[in-house]
Amino acid sequence: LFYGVQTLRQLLPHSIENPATYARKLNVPTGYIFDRPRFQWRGLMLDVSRHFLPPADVKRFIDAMAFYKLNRLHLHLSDDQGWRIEIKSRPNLTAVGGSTKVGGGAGGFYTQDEYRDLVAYAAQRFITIIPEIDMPAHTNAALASIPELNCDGVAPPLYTGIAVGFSALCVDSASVLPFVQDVVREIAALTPGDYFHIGGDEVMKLTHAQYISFIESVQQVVNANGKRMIGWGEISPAALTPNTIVQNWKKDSSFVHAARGGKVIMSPSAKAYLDMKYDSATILGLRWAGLVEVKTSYDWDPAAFIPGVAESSILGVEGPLWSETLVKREDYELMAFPRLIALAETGWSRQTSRDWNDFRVRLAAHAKRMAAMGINFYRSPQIDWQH
Ligand code: IFG
Repeated sequence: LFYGVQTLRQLLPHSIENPATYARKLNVPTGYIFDRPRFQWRGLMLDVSRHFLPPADVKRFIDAMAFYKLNRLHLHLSDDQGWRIEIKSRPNLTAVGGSTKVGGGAGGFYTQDEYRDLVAYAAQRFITIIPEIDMPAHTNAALASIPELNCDGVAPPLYTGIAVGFSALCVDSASVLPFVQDVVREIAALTPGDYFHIGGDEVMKLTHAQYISFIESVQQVVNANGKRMIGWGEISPAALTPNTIVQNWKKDSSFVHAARGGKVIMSPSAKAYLDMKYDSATILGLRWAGLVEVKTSYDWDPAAFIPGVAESSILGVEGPLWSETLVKREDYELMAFPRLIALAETGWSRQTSRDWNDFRVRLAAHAKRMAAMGINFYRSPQIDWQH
């Protein structure tokens, strides 16, 4: 019914999105619509660590996601530059680790009550929140907050740059597993959703053996807290349980996980990374995975992307929005829209019903909707936007 209402909204004139028109009498064309999603996982990831988004801004993203029938919001809550979720047993994680951001200045974090409120707001719109605590790398904020997580017992300074891979928990230290247990326990207790994302990406300071052993230990902690573990593609070689999920973002061995019956979320950087520049003139964003225009993020088949990862192994698609270069909500929105709409259709519609020339015409009508909803978006030259 909720998705039926969203379809009805899309059949009504865009002006209904303006609260001032709520009292108007409107007519809608009648007909029969038979519709259901191809994939169960249709998501957005917000990086609130590099730069922080206050709860009100996250709620605006949730509103837009609901309109486009997206149902998974992955919050990247920790990284080198910021720890963004209150952990009552480890107050320094936010007191120190949440105090700054990329480029310096005040950071921010969600209190546990604010996080609960976001979870409830999302659930009312049939969106499940997935918390991510990235480890064992991307951990400078935690290392700067808790000295005993460092092998030499000395906390490094807070980091406000944008390099990756330089940090790692001292996985052989007796202090690390209790830390992981405290963090997973507290966040899992706040999260009714079935999933807990542990990151696992870009680990350069540990041996392969240390890495695999750590991932397998964390998997036990996450499962002991009643959650399914998700990790970026690098976790694939570990002894993952079948209900663990791998999130593909670059060339990885996720086919190994698929072969043992595991599931994969498709976020290939060349198609789904929403922080990639649209073209060489885009000010915001990065371009290490290439330039990603709207057509690029639409014109692909998740089930035909990785040899050995077939439709039956794919939960769906998710667009990661990394925020090294994004400061305020409008920056995040400019990079997310309209490519998130392209990903929403990629996750919802059958491949046989998808066609770029058809999509680009339908998308043109959404300029007025996004404007009415107050969403900043990129006016791609690939679209003849309706004015
Ligand atoms: N890779 C890093 C992110 C971010 C991204 C920017 C993953 C899984 C590059 N890890 O993507 O932290 O820095 O495009």
